[in-house]
Amino acid sequence: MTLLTAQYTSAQLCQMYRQMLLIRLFEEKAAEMYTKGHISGFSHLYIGQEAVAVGVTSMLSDKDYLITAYREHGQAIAKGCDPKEVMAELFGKATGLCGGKGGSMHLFDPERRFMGGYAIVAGQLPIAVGLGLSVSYRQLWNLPVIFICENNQYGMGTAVHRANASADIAGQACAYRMPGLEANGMDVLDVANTMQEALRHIQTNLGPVLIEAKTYRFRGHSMADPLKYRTAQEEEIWKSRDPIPALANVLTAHYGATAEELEAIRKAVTQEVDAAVAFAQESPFPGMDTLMQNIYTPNEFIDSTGALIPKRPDAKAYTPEPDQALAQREQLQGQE
Ligand SMILES: Cc1ncc(C[n+]2csc(CCOP(=O)(O)OP(=O)(O)O)c2C)c(N)n1
Repeated sequence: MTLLTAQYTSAQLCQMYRQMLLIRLFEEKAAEMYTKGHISGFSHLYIGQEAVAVGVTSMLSDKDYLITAYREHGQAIAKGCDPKEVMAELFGKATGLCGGKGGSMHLFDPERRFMGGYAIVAGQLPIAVGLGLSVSYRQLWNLPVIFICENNQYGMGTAVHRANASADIAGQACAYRMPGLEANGMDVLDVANTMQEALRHIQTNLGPVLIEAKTYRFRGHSMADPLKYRTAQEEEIWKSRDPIPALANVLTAHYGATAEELEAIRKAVTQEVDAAVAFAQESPFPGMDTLMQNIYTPNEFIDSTGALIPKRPDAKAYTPEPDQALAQREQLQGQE
Protein backbone atom coordinates (compact mmCIF):
# COMPACT_ATOMS: atom_id res chain seq x y z
CA MET A 1 0.00 0.00 0.00
CA THR A 2 1.17 3.51 -0.80
CA LEU A 3 2.77 5.11 2.18
CA LEU A 4 2.15 8.72 1.32
CA THR A 5 0.31 8.75 4.60
CA ALA A 6 1.99 11.86 6.01
CA GLN A 7 -0.51 14.05 4.18
CA TYR A 8 -3.49 12.29 5.75
CA THR A 9 -4.56 12.57 9.34
CA SER A 10 -5.66 9.56 11.32
CA ALA A 11 -9.24 10.91 11.27
CA GLN A 12 -9.21 11.12 7.47
CA LEU A 13 -7.95 7.56 7.11
CA CYS A 14 -10.51 6.30 9.63
CA GLN A 15 -13.22 8.04 7.59
CA MET A 16 -11.98 6.32 4.40
CA TYR A 17 -11.89 2.99 6.23
CA ARG A 18 -15.39 3.55 7.55
CA GLN A 19 -16.75 4.43 4.12
CA MET A 20 -15.17 1.44 2.38
CA LEU A 21 -16.52 -0.83 5.09
CA LEU A 22 -19.96 0.78 4.82
CA ILE A 23 -20.06 0.10 1.09
CA ARG A 24 -18.82 -3.50 1.59
CA LEU A 25 -21.32 -4.36 4.32
CA PHE A 26 -24.13 -2.54 2.53
CA GLU A 27 -23.47 -4.58 -0.60
CA GLU A 28 -23.20 -7.88 1.26
CA LYS A 29 -26.54 -7.12 2.88
CA ALA A 30 -28.05 -6.12 -0.46
CA ALA A 31 -26.92 -9.48 -1.90
CA GLU A 32 -28.58 -11.26 1.03
CA MET A 33 -31.81 -9.29 0.57
CA TYR A 34 -31.74 -10.05 -3.15
CA THR A 35 -31.40 -13.77 -2.49
CA LYS A 36 -34.31 -13.58 -0.03
CA GLY A 37 -36.47 -11.97 -2.73
CA HIS A 38 -36.75 -8.47 -1.24
CA ILE A 39 -34.86 -6.92 -4.15
CA SER A 40 -35.61 -7.82 -7.72
CA GLY A 41 -34.47 -6.89 -11.19
CA PHE A 42 -30.84 -6.40 -12.08
CA SER A 43 -28.31 -5.74 -9.37
CA HIS A 44 -24.59 -5.27 -9.92
CA LEU A 45 -22.39 -5.37 -6.86
CA TYR A 46 -19.31 -3.19 -6.34
CA ILE A 47 -17.58 -5.45 -3.79
CA GLY A 48 -13.79 -5.30 -4.30
CA GLN A 49 -13.82 -1.87 -5.98
CA GLU A 50 -14.51 0.23 -2.85
CA ALA A 51 -11.10 1.94 -2.83
CA VAL A 52 -11.91 3.60 -6.16
CA ALA A 53 -15.17 5.27 -5.10
CA VAL A 54 -13.80 6.29 -1.71
CA GLY A 55 -10.41 7.46 -3.00
CA VAL A 56 -12.05 9.52 -5.74
CA THR A 57 -14.74 11.14 -3.60
CA SER A 58 -12.28 11.91 -0.80
CA MET A 59 -10.88 14.55 -3.15
CA LEU A 60 -14.21 15.99 -4.31
CA SER A 61 -16.17 18.85 -2.76
CA ASP A 62 -19.94 19.06 -2.36
CA LYS A 63 -19.98 21.22 -5.48
CA ASP A 64 -18.48 18.55 -7.71
CA TYR A 65 -20.68 16.29 -9.81
CA LEU A 66 -20.32 12.53 -10.09
CA ILE A 67 -22.00 10.48 -12.79
CA THR A 68 -21.51 6.79 -13.40
CA ALA A 69 -22.81 3.50 -14.78
CA TYR A 70 -25.10 0.84 -13.30
CA ARG A 71 -22.65 -0.63 -10.74
CA GLU A 72 -23.23 2.41 -8.61
CA HIS A 73 -24.47 1.68 -5.09
CA GLY A 74 -20.99 2.26 -3.68
CA GLN A 75 -20.37 5.44 -5.61
CA ALA A 76 -23.72 6.88 -4.52
CA ILE A 77 -22.93 6.17 -0.87
CA ALA A 78 -19.40 7.56 -1.23
CA LYS A 79 -20.85 10.77 -2.71
CA GLY A 80 -22.98 11.18 0.40
CA CYS A 81 -26.34 9.60 -0.50
CA ASP A 82 -28.15 8.25 2.54
CA PRO A 83 -27.66 4.44 2.75
CA LYS A 84 -31.24 4.14 4.06
CA GLU A 85 -32.61 5.80 0.94
CA VAL A 86 -30.33 3.76 -1.29
CA MET A 87 -31.46 0.50 0.33
CA ALA A 88 -35.13 1.58 0.12
CA GLU A 89 -34.61 2.31 -3.58
CA LEU A 90 -33.26 -1.21 -4.11
CA PHE A 91 -36.39 -2.51 -2.39
CA GLY A 92 -38.53 -0.35 -4.75
CA LYS A 93 -40.02 1.57 -1.82
CA ALA A 94 -41.58 5.06 -1.84
CA THR A 95 -38.90 6.34 0.57
CA GLY A 96 -36.14 5.36 -1.83
CA LEU A 97 -33.75 7.85 -3.36
CA CYS A 98 -35.95 8.01 -6.50
CA GLY A 99 -39.28 7.17 -4.89
CA GLY A 100 -38.76 3.49 -5.67
CA LYS A 101 -38.98 4.05 -9.41
CA GLY A 102 -35.31 3.86 -10.32
CA GLY A 103 -34.06 0.73 -8.61
CA SER A 104 -30.51 -0.54 -8.45
CA MET A 105 -29.33 0.80 -11.81
CA HIS A 106 -30.88 4.27 -11.65
CA LEU A 107 -29.93 5.91 -8.39
CA PHE A 108 -30.01 9.71 -8.66
CA ASP A 109 -29.54 12.44 -6.07
CA PRO A 110 -29.19 15.97 -7.46
CA GLU A 111 -28.81 17.43 -3.95
CA ARG A 112 -25.59 15.48 -3.48
CA ARG A 113 -24.71 16.17 -7.12
CA PHE A 114 -24.79 12.44 -7.75
CA MET A 115 -26.14 12.58 -11.29
CA GLY A 116 -27.03 9.01 -11.61
CA GLY A 117 -26.24 5.55 -12.64
CA TYR A 118 -26.81 4.75 -16.32
CA ALA A 119 -27.66 1.29 -17.64
CA ILE A 120 -26.55 2.01 -21.18
CA VAL A 121 -22.85 1.24 -21.31
CA ALA A 122 -20.94 4.54 -21.71
CA GLY A 123 -24.26 6.47 -21.70
CA GLN A 124 -22.95 8.59 -18.84
CA LEU A 125 -19.96 9.88 -20.80
CA PRO A 126 -21.68 12.44 -23.04
CA ILE A 127 -23.75 13.59 -20.05
CA ALA A 128 -20.54 14.07 -18.06
CA VAL A 129 -19.19 16.19 -20.88
CA GLY A 130 -22.42 18.21 -20.89
CA LEU A 131 -22.13 18.73 -17.15
CA GLY A 132 -18.53 19.83 -17.65
CA LEU A 133 -19.66 22.26 -20.32
CA SER A 134 -22.35 23.68 -18.06
CA VAL A 135 -19.87 24.49 -15.30
CA SER A 136 -17.12 25.78 -17.52
CA TYR A 137 -17.38 28.77 -19.79
CA ARG A 138 -13.71 29.52 -19.51
CA GLN A 139 -12.20 27.59 -22.35
CA LEU A 140 -14.00 25.97 -25.20
CA TRP A 141 -13.74 22.18 -24.88
CA ASN A 142 -11.00 22.26 -22.23
CA LEU A 143 -13.63 20.82 -19.96
CA PRO A 144 -13.13 20.14 -16.26
CA VAL A 145 -14.02 16.46 -16.53
CA ILE A 146 -12.15 13.56 -14.96
CA PHE A 147 -13.00 10.29 -16.69
CA ILE A 148 -12.39 7.33 -14.40
CA CYS A 149 -12.14 3.88 -15.88
CA GLU A 150 -12.60 1.38 -13.07
CA ASN A 151 -10.79 -1.41 -14.84
CA ASN A 152 -12.19 -4.37 -12.93
CA GLN A 153 -10.67 -6.71 -15.54
CA TYR A 154 -13.98 -7.84 -17.07
CA GLY A 155 -16.85 -6.62 -19.25
CA MET A 156 -19.51 -9.17 -18.26
CA GLY A 157 -17.69 -12.51 -18.90
CA THR A 158 -15.01 -11.13 -21.22
CA ALA A 159 -11.56 -10.46 -19.79
CA VAL A 160 -10.01 -7.14 -20.86
CA HIS A 161 -7.08 -8.88 -22.56
CA ARG A 162 -9.49 -10.77 -24.82
CA ALA A 163 -11.11 -7.58 -26.06
CA ASN A 164 -8.28 -5.06 -25.96
CA ALA A 165 -4.87 -5.44 -27.63
CA SER A 166 -3.23 -3.34 -24.92
CA ALA A 167 -3.49 -3.77 -21.18
CA ASP A 168 -2.63 -0.09 -20.83
CA ILE A 169 -6.01 1.69 -20.85
CA ALA A 170 -4.54 4.88 -19.34
CA GLY A 171 -2.08 5.05 -22.24
CA GLN A 172 -4.95 5.13 -24.70
CA ALA A 173 -5.91 8.61 -23.47
CA CYS A 174 -3.30 10.07 -25.80
CA ALA A 175 -5.64 9.31 -28.71
CA TYR A 176 -7.87 12.06 -27.27
CA ARG A 177 -4.95 14.34 -26.44
CA MET A 178 -5.51 14.09 -22.72
CA PRO A 179 -3.23 12.77 -20.00
CA GLY A 180 -3.86 9.23 -18.82
CA LEU A 181 -2.97 8.42 -15.22
CA GLU A 182 -2.86 4.95 -13.75
CA ALA A 183 -3.90 4.23 -10.16
CA ASN A 184 -3.81 1.13 -8.06
CA GLY A 185 -7.55 0.69 -7.58
CA MET A 186 -6.99 -1.65 -4.64
CA ASP A 187 -5.25 1.14 -2.70
CA VAL A 188 -7.50 3.98 -1.57
CA LEU A 189 -4.55 6.31 -0.96
CA ASP A 190 -3.08 5.76 -4.39
CA VAL A 191 -6.49 6.54 -5.90
CA ALA A 192 -6.78 9.68 -3.74
CA ASN A 193 -3.28 10.85 -4.72
CA THR A 194 -3.98 10.25 -8.40
CA MET A 195 -7.23 12.19 -8.10
CA GLN A 196 -5.29 15.05 -6.53
CA GLU A 197 -2.99 15.12 -9.54
CA ALA A 198 -5.94 15.05 -11.95
CA LEU A 199 -7.68 17.85 -10.06
CA ARG A 200 -4.55 19.99 -10.23
CA HIS A 201 -4.58 19.47 -13.97
CA ILE A 202 -8.17 20.53 -14.53
CA GLN A 203 -7.99 23.35 -12.00
CA THR A 204 -5.28 24.97 -14.10
CA ASN A 205 -7.65 24.80 -17.10
CA LEU A 206 -5.66 22.18 -18.91
CA GLY A 207 -8.72 20.15 -19.82
CA PRO A 208 -9.91 16.63 -19.12
CA VAL A 209 -7.95 13.73 -17.67
CA LEU A 210 -8.41 9.97 -17.79
CA ILE A 211 -7.64 7.87 -14.72
CA GLU A 212 -7.46 4.12 -15.07
CA ALA A 213 -7.89 2.51 -11.65
CA LYS A 214 -6.88 -1.12 -11.87
CA THR A 215 -9.23 -3.06 -9.63
CA TYR A 216 -11.29 -6.25 -9.46
CA ARG A 217 -14.90 -7.09 -8.81
CA PHE A 218 -14.95 -9.90 -6.29
CA ARG A 219 -18.48 -10.95 -7.29
CA GLY A 220 -20.09 -11.74 -10.63
CA HIS A 221 -21.14 -9.18 -13.22
CA SER A 222 -24.65 -9.21 -11.74
CA MET A 223 -26.50 -11.34 -9.22
CA ALA A 224 -27.34 -13.75 -12.07
CA ASP A 225 -23.70 -14.46 -13.01
CA PRO A 226 -22.47 -18.00 -12.15
CA LEU A 227 -18.84 -16.80 -12.61
CA LYS A 228 -17.65 -19.63 -14.82
CA TYR A 229 -15.12 -17.64 -16.81
CA ARG A 230 -12.32 -17.14 -14.27
CA THR A 231 -10.27 -19.31 -11.97
CA ALA A 232 -10.41 -19.55 -8.20
CA GLN A 233 -6.66 -18.96 -8.18
CA GLU A 234 -7.05 -15.60 -9.98
CA GLU A 235 -9.77 -14.60 -7.51
CA GLU A 236 -7.54 -15.49 -4.56
CA ILE A 237 -4.71 -13.34 -5.88
CA TRP A 238 -6.98 -10.29 -6.12
CA LYS A 239 -8.67 -11.01 -2.80
CA SER A 240 -5.24 -10.92 -1.16
CA ARG A 241 -5.16 -7.26 -2.29
CA ASP A 242 -8.50 -6.44 -0.63
CA PRO A 243 -8.38 -2.66 -0.01
CA ILE A 244 -10.19 -2.77 3.34
CA PRO A 245 -7.76 -4.94 5.38
CA ALA A 246 -4.93 -3.14 3.56
CA LEU A 247 -6.04 0.21 4.98
CA ALA A 248 -6.65 -1.40 8.37
CA ASN A 249 -2.99 -2.49 8.32
CA VAL A 250 -1.82 1.06 7.59
CA LEU A 251 -3.98 2.39 10.42
CA THR A 252 -2.56 -0.18 12.82
CA ALA A 253 1.08 -0.02 11.74
CA HIS A 254 1.46 3.74 11.20
CA TYR A 255 -1.33 5.45 13.12
CA GLY A 256 -1.44 3.34 16.27
CA ALA A 257 -5.05 2.25 15.70
CA THR A 258 -6.01 -0.62 17.98
CA ALA A 259 -8.03 -3.72 17.08
CA GLU A 260 -10.75 -2.44 19.44
CA GLU A 261 -10.98 0.89 17.59
CA LEU A 262 -11.31 -0.84 14.23
CA GLU A 263 -13.87 -3.22 15.69
CA ALA A 264 -15.88 -0.25 17.00
CA ILE A 265 -16.00 1.18 13.47
CA ARG A 266 -17.20 -2.17 12.12
CA LYS A 267 -19.89 -2.37 14.79
CA ALA A 268 -21.18 1.14 14.04
CA VAL A 269 -21.24 0.41 10.30
CA THR A 270 -23.08 -2.89 10.85
CA GLN A 271 -25.72 -1.02 12.85
CA GLU A 272 -26.05 1.59 10.10
CA VAL A 273 -26.58 -1.11 7.47
CA ASP A 274 -29.10 -2.97 9.64
CA ALA A 275 -30.97 0.31 10.16
CA ALA A 276 -31.02 0.84 6.37
CA VAL A 277 -32.58 -2.60 5.86
CA ALA A 278 -35.16 -2.02 8.61
CA PHE A 279 -36.03 1.36 7.06
CA ALA A 280 -36.46 -0.24 3.62
CA GLN A 281 -38.52 -3.12 4.98
CA GLU A 282 -40.87 -0.87 6.94
CA SER A 283 -41.39 1.63 4.13
CA PRO A 284 -44.45 1.46 1.86
CA PHE A 285 -44.38 0.76 -1.85
CA PRO A 286 -45.21 3.77 -4.03
CA GLY A 287 -48.97 4.33 -4.42
CA MET A 288 -50.82 3.76 -7.68
CA ASP A 289 -51.34 7.53 -7.82
CA THR A 290 -47.63 7.95 -8.52
CA LEU A 291 -47.70 5.63 -11.54
CA MET A 292 -48.01 8.42 -14.06
CA GLN A 293 -45.81 10.93 -12.26
CA ASN A 294 -42.38 11.88 -13.54
CA ILE A 295 -43.18 10.61 -16.98
CA TYR A 296 -42.05 12.87 -19.74
CA THR A 297 -44.27 13.10 -22.75
CA PRO A 298 -45.58 16.19 -24.45
CA ASN A 299 -48.41 14.22 -26.04
CA GLU A 300 -51.44 12.30 -24.82
CA PHE A 301 -50.88 8.61 -24.25
CA ILE A 302 -52.68 5.46 -23.20
CA ASP A 303 -51.74 4.16 -19.77
CA SER A 304 -51.40 0.55 -18.64
CA THR A 305 -55.14 0.34 -17.86
CA GLY A 306 -56.08 1.49 -21.35
CA ALA A 307 -57.20 4.95 -20.19
CA LEU A 308 -56.36 7.93 -22.35
CA ILE A 309 -54.13 10.35 -20.43
CA PRO A 310 -54.63 13.83 -21.84
CA LYS A 311 -51.83 16.04 -22.94
CA ARG A 312 -50.47 18.04 -20.02
CA PRO A 313 -51.80 21.62 -20.15
CA ASP A 314 -48.26 23.01 -19.67
CA ALA A 315 -46.72 20.78 -22.35
CA LYS A 316 -45.51 22.46 -25.47
CA ALA A 317 -45.99 20.79 -28.81
CA TYR A 318 -42.79 19.10 -29.90
CA THR A 319 -41.33 20.76 -32.95
CA PRO A 320 -37.72 19.82 -33.47
CA GLU A 321 -35.33 22.74 -33.75
CA PRO A 322 -33.66 22.88 -37.15
CA ASP A 323 -30.23 21.33 -36.72
CA GLN A 324 -28.04 24.23 -37.77
CA ALA A 325 -24.79 22.31 -37.36
CA LEU A 326 -26.12 19.57 -39.62
CA ALA A 327 -27.30 22.09 -42.22
CA GLN A 328 -23.85 23.72 -42.12
CA ARG A 329 -22.11 20.36 -42.58
CA GLU A 330 -24.37 19.49 -45.48
CA GLN A 331 -23.66 22.84 -47.08
CA LEU A 332 -19.90 22.29 -46.68
CA GLN A 333 -20.16 18.78 -48.07
CA GLY A 334 -22.03 20.18 -51.07
CA GLN A 335 -19.08 22.48 -51.71
CA GLU A 336 -16.50 19.69 -51.67
C1 LIG B 1 -24.84 0.19 -25.19
C2 LIG B 1 -24.98 -1.10 -24.42
N1 LIG B 1 -24.55 -2.24 -24.97
C3 LIG B 1 -24.63 -3.41 -24.28
C4 LIG B 1 -25.14 -3.43 -23.01
C5 LIG B 1 -25.21 -4.75 -22.24
N2 LIG B 1 -24.22 -4.71 -21.16
C6 LIG B 1 -24.59 -4.49 -19.90
S1 LIG B 1 -23.31 -4.47 -18.87
C7 LIG B 1 -22.20 -4.78 -20.08
C8 LIG B 1 -20.74 -4.93 -19.76
C9 LIG B 1 -20.08 -3.62 -19.42
O1 LIG B 1 -18.86 -3.85 -18.81
P1 LIG B 1 -17.99 -2.68 -18.23
O2 LIG B 1 -18.25 -1.43 -18.99
O3 LIG B 1 -16.58 -3.18 -18.18
O4 LIG B 1 -18.55 -2.42 -16.78
P2 LIG B 1 -18.55 -3.35 -15.47
O5 LIG B 1 -19.73 -4.23 -15.59
O6 LIG B 1 -17.25 -4.09 -15.46
O7 LIG B 1 -18.68 -2.44 -14.29
C10 LIG B 1 -22.85 -4.91 -21.29
C11 LIG B 1 -22.18 -5.21 -22.57
C12 LIG B 1 -25.60 -2.20 -22.48
N3 LIG B 1 -26.10 -2.14 -21.24
N4 LIG B 1 -25.47 -1.06 -23.19
